Amino acid sequence: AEEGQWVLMATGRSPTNIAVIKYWGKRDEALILPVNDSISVTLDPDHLSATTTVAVSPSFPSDRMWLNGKEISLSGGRFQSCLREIRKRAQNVEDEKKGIRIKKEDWGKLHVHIASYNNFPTAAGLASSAAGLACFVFTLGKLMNVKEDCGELSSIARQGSGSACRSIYGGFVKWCMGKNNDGSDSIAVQLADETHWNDLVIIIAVVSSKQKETSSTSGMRDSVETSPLLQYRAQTVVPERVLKMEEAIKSRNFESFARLTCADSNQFHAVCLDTSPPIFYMNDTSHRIISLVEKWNQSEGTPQVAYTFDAGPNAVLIAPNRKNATLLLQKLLYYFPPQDNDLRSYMVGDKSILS
Ligand code: 2P0
Repeated sequence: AEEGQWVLMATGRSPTNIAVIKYWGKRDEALILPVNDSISVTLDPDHLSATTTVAVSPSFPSDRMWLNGKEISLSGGRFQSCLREIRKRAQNVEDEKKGIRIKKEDWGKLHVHIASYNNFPTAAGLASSAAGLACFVFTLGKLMNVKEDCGELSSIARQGSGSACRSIYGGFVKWCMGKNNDGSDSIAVQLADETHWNDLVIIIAVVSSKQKETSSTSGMRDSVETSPLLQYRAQTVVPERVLKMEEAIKSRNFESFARLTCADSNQFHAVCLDTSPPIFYMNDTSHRIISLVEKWNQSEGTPQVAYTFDAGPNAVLIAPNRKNATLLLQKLLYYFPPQDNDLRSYMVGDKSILS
């Protein structure tokens, strides 16, 4: 900022979230309205999160954004939607110490600078848009003294990236698809907070750090247009599965939680394969991890660990306790020795990171 000009700043941090009932397919591309409900678990912010600082000053001639220190274009419609929706709800702000007074009608004339950092490798193909957009909306809302509740903020974050609406809350979160055409009821709600199921340990096995070939946005568009399985999944399978998953989370029933999580990940990837042309997100290593877990679970007669894969080959593994998490890490290290593989395991939800 130029000398004599003030700058007002706010900083926030949002973790990413992992869907256990997947979002895949939109019924409205512009508003980002999904074809089915989804459920996710928000990770511990110490590991996979975005930290964003937003600044406003009369000396900024335009809106600008930097991601991990590199300037990126803000011309995309989605960032603009979030910025517009938050600006609309901006309130008066007073900072007595700095002698700054911004009237709500003045926010439209002020430009913002946004700097966002991910505390994990962006190139690792781990959902970063969810954390980034949720953090941006939340922090900008703070800076502009927006009074709306989390449901309303989730609906704004949704317009930045669908999965971002679930990162507004910690713990277990459901994104309700809603019925309205204007998106007013397509919001996220918290099912249980982060203390509800403390024993769960989440391990992310980074199979490949290459960027994915098919973006989620274009992949799900192709699936909606061409996959008959997607229609069946959205209308018949997911509604029932969501009810069972809510029950499993409420009662901390790991067996049911694990079976539903694995089945839903597999069906999501089946929809990808049912898309024309087919989309392959998992690779050979992903498939070997699934086999390892399935064999272990079968030999014990009950699930020991759940797996889920998003739009990439990396495995998200959920253990019911530290004992199973340790056994899982031993198996991963045995079958995928680090010197032969690109596979690294991150232990999330705990202080230690294995890499
Ligand atoms: C999910 N994924 O529920 C699913 C599972 C990937 C696989 O949400 O177009 O980046 O920005 O709404 O949110 C990825 O989709 O797509 C995603 P847009 P988004 O987590």
